Amino acid sequence: MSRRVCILVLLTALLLSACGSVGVAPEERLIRVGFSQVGSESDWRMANTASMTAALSEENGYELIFDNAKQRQENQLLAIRNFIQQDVDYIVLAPIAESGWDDVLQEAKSAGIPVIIVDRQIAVEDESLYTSWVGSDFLAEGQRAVRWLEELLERQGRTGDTIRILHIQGTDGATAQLLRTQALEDALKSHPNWTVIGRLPGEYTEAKSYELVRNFLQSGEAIDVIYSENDNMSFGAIRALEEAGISCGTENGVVILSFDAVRKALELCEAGKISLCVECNPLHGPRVAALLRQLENGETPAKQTFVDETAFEREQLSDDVIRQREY
Ligand code: GYE
Repeated sequence: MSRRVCILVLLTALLLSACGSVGVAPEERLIRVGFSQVGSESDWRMANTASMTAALSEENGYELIFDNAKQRQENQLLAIRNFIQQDVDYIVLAPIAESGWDDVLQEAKSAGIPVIIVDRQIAVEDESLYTSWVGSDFLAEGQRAVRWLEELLERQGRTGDTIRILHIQGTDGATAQLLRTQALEDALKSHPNWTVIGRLPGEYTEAKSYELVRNFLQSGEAIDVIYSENDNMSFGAIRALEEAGISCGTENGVVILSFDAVRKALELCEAGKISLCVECNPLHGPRVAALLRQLENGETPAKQTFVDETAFEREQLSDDVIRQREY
């Protein structure tokens, strides 16, 4: 081929590909994502929903089909089957519990729809049933709380005292429940003087925790520490304690260890009512969007991504820190 002919061929090819994109340019087509959310049980969850809907907006190139499962796994199964029927491009699942996903995710796989898991994890026989997971290291969160308690008791010269712990648990079988519980259980083995005086199934809600703690207090049993697996359950517990005339606080009151570190919890920490706020970051929207972009580009995202987190006690907090808090 002569040089001129070659250039001509090239120009024609360029022109043709330009014409091809006049119709629907790939970047103009909205990416259809079905998102099955657990519910709206906590401040953490609301912040998570807000982050997801902001990141997967139309402006950002997505058509988001959002489903709130109202804390019921059967609603999540229904939602996923609906997404499959609507032939979405991707499914994002924030699973309520770890088990029970094999069949429905097999259906998604057979339909050729990639699934991203966010927040809690899933336990499936076949790991190829999901593409990628992003969320928190819930065991590390629990260990952060336990270590802080050990150090506090040491400072207070109470390492030999009996420590009565009331444990308020999150939704049964959720990774955040299983691993935060595991951290406490592990610590009990090495601290024979720590004793759990009650395990209450608070379901991650303020209302449930309030009711359970109020009933528990009827027993008249003294409490040294409350290990509460999320902030909203801490709010319920504090309300029940205060109504019963019991104060909360690190030096002379019930020591409250709480998970999430949402703004209201930080305020209560600054006010001395929550002793430790272990951070759990709900802002997964941009992280999920980044995973979707990788998939769109034909890349293989990491199977697991853990988010960096910290913990707060009163000394680190100020009105400014709290004001700047994103959730
Ligand atoms: O701690 C709680 C929410 O799974 C990390 O679920 C999440 C937990 C969070 O309802 O507030």
